[in-house]
Amino acid sequence: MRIDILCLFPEMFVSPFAHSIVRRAEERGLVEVISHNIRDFAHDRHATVDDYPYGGGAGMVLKPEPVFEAAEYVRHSTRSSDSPVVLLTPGGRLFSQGIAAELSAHSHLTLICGHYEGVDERVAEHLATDELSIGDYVLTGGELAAMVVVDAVVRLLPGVLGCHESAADDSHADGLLEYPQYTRPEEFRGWRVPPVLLSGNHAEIAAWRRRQSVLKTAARRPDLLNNVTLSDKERAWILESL
Ligand code: JE8
Repeated sequence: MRIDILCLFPEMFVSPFAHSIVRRAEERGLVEVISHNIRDFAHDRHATVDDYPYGGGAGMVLKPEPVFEAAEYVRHSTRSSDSPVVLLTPGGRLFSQGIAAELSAHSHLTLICGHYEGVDERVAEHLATDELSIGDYVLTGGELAAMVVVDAVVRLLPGVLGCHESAADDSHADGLLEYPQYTRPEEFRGWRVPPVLLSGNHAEIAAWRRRQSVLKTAARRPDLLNNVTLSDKERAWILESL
C-alpha cells in the first residue's frame, strides 16, 4: 500500500513513523508513507497557502489551489484514479476499526491535513472522497489525526503483524474490550497474578479471559455489546455481575 499525506508540516510525521510498527512495515516493503508539503504547490513568490475567510472571522483558511494541485500531482505520479482521498476534519465521520479495515483494502490512500481555521470547503466537496474525524476533541490541525489513521490502517495490512500479535486478537476485533494481561513476577508488592493463568490449563485460561472481556465490556463500554453476539452463559455472567 502507498499512503500520501498532504499537509503543511511534513516534519511532524518523521518521528512517529520512525519508531513504530509503521517503520517495520516500510522496511519490509509492505507500505510506503510519503508526506508532501502543500506549500510546495503554491504558485506565488511567497508560497502563500492560506488567506482570510470570506465573510469575516478569526484566523486563516487553507486555499484550495495548492491542495488540489498537490492531490493531482499525487494522483498522476501514482497513476491511481479512484483511490480514497480522505480529509481529516472535526466534522467528518467518526473513525473506527471498521473504517480502518475498509481503508486497508485499498492499494493507495491520500490523506489531507488542514491547519489554522480549516480548509476551503471546495476541498471537501470536490476533491475529498471521504471526511473523517478521530474523535470529539479539538486538535490544532489534521496531522495528528492522519497519524492515527495511518497507524490503525498499516497494522491491518497482510504481513505487518506477526502471527503472535495477530489483529484478530485485538480489542474491537471481536467487538469486546481486551482481557487483562500479566507478566512476571508472579507476586508484585503483594499483588498476585490470577492463579488460573499459572495453571497451564489452556481451556480454563481461555474461558477466564473470555469472561474478563465480557464483564469489562459490560462495565465500561456497554454500548459495544449492541454489536456483539453473546452466548446464554455469557449473558448470565453479566446479569450476575450487576
Ligand atoms: C483541525 C480535528 C480531526 C479532530 C482536523 C483538521 C484543521 C475550525 N476549527 C479548526 C477551529 C478549532 C481548531 C481547528 C483546527 N483544525 C482540527 C482537526 C480532528 N480529524 N478529531 N479534532 N480536531 C483541522 C484545522
